[in-house]
Amino acid sequence: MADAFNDKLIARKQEWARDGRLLTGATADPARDRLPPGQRLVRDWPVLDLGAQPEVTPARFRLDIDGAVRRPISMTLDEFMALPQQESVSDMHCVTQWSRYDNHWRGVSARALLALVEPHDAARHVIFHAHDGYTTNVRLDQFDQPDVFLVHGWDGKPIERRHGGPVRVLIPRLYLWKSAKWIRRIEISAADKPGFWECRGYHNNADPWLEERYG
Ligand SMILES: Nc1nc2c(c(=O)[nH]1)N[C@H]1C(S)=C(S)[C@@H](COP(=O)(O)O)O[C@H]1N2
Ligand SMILES: [Mo]
Repeated sequence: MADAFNDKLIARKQEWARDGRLLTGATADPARDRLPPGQRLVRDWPVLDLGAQPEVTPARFRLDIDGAVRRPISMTLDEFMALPQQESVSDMHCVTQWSRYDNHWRGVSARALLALVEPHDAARHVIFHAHDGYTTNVRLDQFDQPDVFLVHGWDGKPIERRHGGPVRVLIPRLYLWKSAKWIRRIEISAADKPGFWECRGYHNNADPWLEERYG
């Protein structure tokens, strides 16, 4: 699917990372400052991806959670939707400087999924693999948080295809590139494996309040 990618856009973002564009040099305290440094609020919800928006029909949908776990699982969309569902409200922060407050999500919590698969004691990292070939990585302790979900609903409606529907990851306290759209596989791992943007100059940790845009 790589030939469908928007190579010019990818090259420009990589250049921005190399040049440290958008960096203010400031940090902020998430307990006090709702808006991270260098961010501005938007009301709409911008669309960002590699230029390919895969159509994940219910028939094509499959969610595997595997790797360093005792009980790997592979779910259909119906099986995923039959898991306990929760509502959550959180903010989004994109490295391209927009933030959007008070998004209403519906989905399955990361903690419920981790309880199902039972990670090995040696597990430290999570690598997300998406239908468009995109990958991104977080530490297991960043995924294992009460505000992290695999979401399928936004503002009372199914998440649109362009925003990663039917199911995407949501990790609200990290820059949004860590929240993989069109999720296909969640790999639990003892070793870290930097993803698409992490291999192209983006920060491995991605904390917006520390302005970890590039690294
Ligand atoms: N599968 C996949 N997930 C992805 C991306 C992508 O290209 N493919 N882009 C990431 C980036 S860089 C951002 S900023 C957010 C954008 O999500 P949105 O389009 O819903 O705003 O998705 C992230 N997740
Ligand atoms: Mo992004």
